[in-house]
Amino acid sequence: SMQCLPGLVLALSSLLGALALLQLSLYLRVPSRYGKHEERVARARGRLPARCAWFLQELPSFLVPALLLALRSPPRLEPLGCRLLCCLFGWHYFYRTFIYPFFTRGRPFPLQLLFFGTLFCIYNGFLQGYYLIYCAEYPNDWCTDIRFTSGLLLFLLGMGINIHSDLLLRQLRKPGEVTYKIPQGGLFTYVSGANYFGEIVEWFGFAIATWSLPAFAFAFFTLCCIGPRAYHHHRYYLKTFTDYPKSRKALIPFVF
Ligand code: NDX
Repeated sequence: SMQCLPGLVLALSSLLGALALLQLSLYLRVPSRYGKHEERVARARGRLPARCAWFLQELPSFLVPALLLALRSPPRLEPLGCRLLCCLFGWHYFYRTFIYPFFTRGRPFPLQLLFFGTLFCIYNGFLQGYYLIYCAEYPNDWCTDIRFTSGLLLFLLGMGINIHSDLLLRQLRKPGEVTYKIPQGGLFTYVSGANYFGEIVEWFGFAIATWSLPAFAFAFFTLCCIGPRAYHHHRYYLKTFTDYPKSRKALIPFVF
């Protein structure tokens, strides 16, 4: 049966951190080319309906940890803290894989990014799952540790904001519509990237609750990936809508 290799966890987490920095340097200047930032030229290349693309791309994040769990003998998560922590990751990706894609009204997604996105989800699903299922050890009273409770709270808060904001975005369009409008309500009252803000809070909560290197690396990756994207969305809105609310920030309410 599989063993925990601490060196492997360290290497994969470091590479994830390095990828995060690479993304930050790429995407501070130009946004990643999907959704409202896809160029006209790129649109001629291969694309897949948003529904299939998001389903396929996110599926490994759910499937890989599930497989790792099934392969473990005995197939149990010990102790309680760890069991709960793996469920948090699983919950999020259950939503992102089996619920989000079926309701999206997004435009077709570029095949090339789909390919890299899928690779990323395999990589990260393996790293988070492998660590939690084969390596993590928590004391029996981890559930009452301040790191676990505060992290769990942040995770739930972030997930709530993320799901609610995704819902608000979806309701901006009728089925079949592909135009962009000014998002209203919820945290969009304060920031252009409300869904991204939720997602970032969520993964930092997860990192605090698991108190683990892989989870902090993933939270940092998320920040570097969708943080700049929130900024580019904000600029796009300011450029496109003259009546865009002036007090709205890009990512962090009242701050930035
Ligand atoms: N998927 C995470 N990097 C990403 C796919 C792209 O889950 O090569 C990371 C994820 C991947 C990325 C993923 C990893 C890095 C990759 C990148 C591609 C290149 C990059 C692989 C895997 C790469 C290196 C160099 C390191 C190899 O038509 P539309 O689609 O614009 O419609 C949108 C609609 N909408 C509006 N409708 C009407 N009016 C408006 N004003 C609207 N504004 C938006 O709402 C969509 O249907 C929907 C949401 O749009 P948007 O743009 O706000 O969100 P989106 O970026 O599509 O993300 C959707 C959700 C969101 O909740 C977000 O938090 C979460 O997914 N997410 C997204 C990206 C990454 C991630 C989470 C994470 O890192 N945790």
